[in-house]
Amino acid sequence: MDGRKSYRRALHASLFFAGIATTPAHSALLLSEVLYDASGGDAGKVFVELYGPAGLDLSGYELRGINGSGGDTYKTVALSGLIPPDGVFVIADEDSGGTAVPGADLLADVDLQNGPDSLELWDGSRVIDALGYGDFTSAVFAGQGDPAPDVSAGQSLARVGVTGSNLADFAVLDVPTPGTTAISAVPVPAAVWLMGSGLALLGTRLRRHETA
Ligand SMILES: [Ca+2]
Ligand SMILES: [Ca+2]
Ligand SMILES: [Ca+2]
Repeated sequence: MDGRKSYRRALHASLFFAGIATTPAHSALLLSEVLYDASGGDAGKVFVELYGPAGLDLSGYELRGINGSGGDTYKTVALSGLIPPDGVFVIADEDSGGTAVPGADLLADVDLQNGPDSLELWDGSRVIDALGYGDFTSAVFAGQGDPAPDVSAGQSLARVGVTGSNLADFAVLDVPTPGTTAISAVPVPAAVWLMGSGLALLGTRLRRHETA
């Protein structure tokens, strides 16, 4: 190989790796919040929120509820629609053609079991994100890393990180936030996440857990 060719190869390689390095860390579609148990009846009040690239067509994507008791799929929800410009897409539980969830982008039956169970996000051929919640001591876990806790009725699990562990990545919200998210398309310091609306509460909660 002459010098010019090897220079070109080195240049191509460096551009290739530069391309990978500058890809937004959270460019993939993610589960960003789940409310699986509303106070009282769940019909029309529970939701699943996704976060992803604006304009992404969700046709072919689906949610699957995985039963902690036995590990079978107990619910499949076919998705449709486009991720809006702000990246946040809300799938609201449908009740008699409507929903009580504000900011709904899609109405569907997303009343998930109250745990220990898992929720998977599929792109048609594979699982691209998953959240398991509850005590899986004697149940089948289909989430990532360690499970998020079971929450009280009315509380949601909201993503605050992308480490690959549900326990670390999801915080408990007393006031669910369908339509807004604490994560961003560009990596930002944790302190900036906490500046979002309603997230002062979250900071309090996290500090409480640290000292507990
Ligand atoms: Ca439920
Ligand atoms: Ca309930
Ligand atoms: Ca939210």
